[in-house]
Amino acid sequence: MADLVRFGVSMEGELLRAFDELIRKKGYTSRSEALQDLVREALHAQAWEEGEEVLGVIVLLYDHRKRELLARLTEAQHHAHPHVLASLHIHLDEENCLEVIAVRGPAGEVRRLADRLRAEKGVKLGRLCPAGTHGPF
Ligand code: NI
Repeated sequence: MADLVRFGVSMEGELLRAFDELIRKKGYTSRSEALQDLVREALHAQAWEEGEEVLGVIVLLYDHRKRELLARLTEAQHHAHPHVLASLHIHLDEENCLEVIAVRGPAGEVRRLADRLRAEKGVKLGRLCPAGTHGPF
């Protein structure tokens, strides 16, 4: 584990009660654990906003019977600037495929790839899930 540094935190009583309630609901065992996760969340959100190197997952649901769709989706992934780390293809039923694509790259490029895939005809659902940054946190 990385070095732990203790520091004092002052907080309004009402805010602290709400924080403790949140900690209880989320199942954290300590305020320190919860606080560290909140700080990580904020750092990751900032990295996405500032276009830094990020990690993400693109989830697509599409009809594989649409003409040329599979080829176009594959083409887009091969030519995308963000590095496509891996993809998982699931044949859901007769018509639907679920594809999960792990990507890494500058936030703007990752968003552009997700937008391009989502915009293909036959894609019924396309979602970009930020998975964090490439940072050391
Ligand atoms: Ni399939």
